[in-house]
Amino acid sequence: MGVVNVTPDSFSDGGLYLDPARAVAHGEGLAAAGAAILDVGGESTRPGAEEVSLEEELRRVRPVIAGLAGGEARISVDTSKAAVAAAALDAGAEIVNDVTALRGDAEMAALCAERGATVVLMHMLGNPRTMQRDPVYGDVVAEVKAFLAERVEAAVAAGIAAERIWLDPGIGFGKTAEHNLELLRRLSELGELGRPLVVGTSRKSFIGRLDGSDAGERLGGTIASSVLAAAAGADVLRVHDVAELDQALTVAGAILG
Ligand code: HH2
Repeated sequence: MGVVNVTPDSFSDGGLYLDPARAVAHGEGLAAAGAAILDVGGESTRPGAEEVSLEEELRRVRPVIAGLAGGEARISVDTSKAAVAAAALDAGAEIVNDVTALRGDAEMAALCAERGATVVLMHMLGNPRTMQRDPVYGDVVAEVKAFLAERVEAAVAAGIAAERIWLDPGIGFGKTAEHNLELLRRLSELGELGRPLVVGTSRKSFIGRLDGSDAGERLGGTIASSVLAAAAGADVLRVHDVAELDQALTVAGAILG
């Protein structure tokens, strides 16, 4: 899953693809580099990010999804707003990637059910404004797993088919570096939920915590963590650097058979 951030303020590529034509060209490049899915987002969820209005988010993502739809890659929309998800599905998206796991907008679950969308349910402690203020868990893996199991139940109760539900531990969303490492180390426990797993470590700050690198210098850490996640059962890897990850997965896959 290649990341297409149509935002001025995303933590690693904010402002680069705010212009729709540049965002479409970037998405096409990621698809050509091997992305099977393009995740288009118009609101940053980085720690402390400001909320974006519905009108502005629609203005950002709609033309980019329309421009990318019909290509090789499936389109996912990274949003917590049902109206944005509806417009994205109308424009050709098939997947709704909701970092609030359907808790952010009361209309979201019914919309996804009605439209037959695939949904990504992600774990987050708190919200982007508060999530990095001293997150505390007893057993982070057990708590994330219980949360995701509960969200699957809620989604199914709302009419979303179980086979259309993907799960994500939410690396960096209300977690310390050690929490993120523990989740990655024990990822196979989340696989016991029986749904495809999405993992997004790309350029995230836990990598910088280990070696002092800035967001633009975390490709090695992104590849190491993503390849190990794949080996532990991750089905979808959400990354900014698709070509490099694709090569790493090809080599790792050839070695592991
Ligand atoms: N991470 C980010 C955004 N959306 N969605 C899922 N399912 N999983 C993730 O790990 C995830 C996500 C944050 O990365 P990015 O989009 O590059 O940054 P920003 O939120 O600042 O736009």
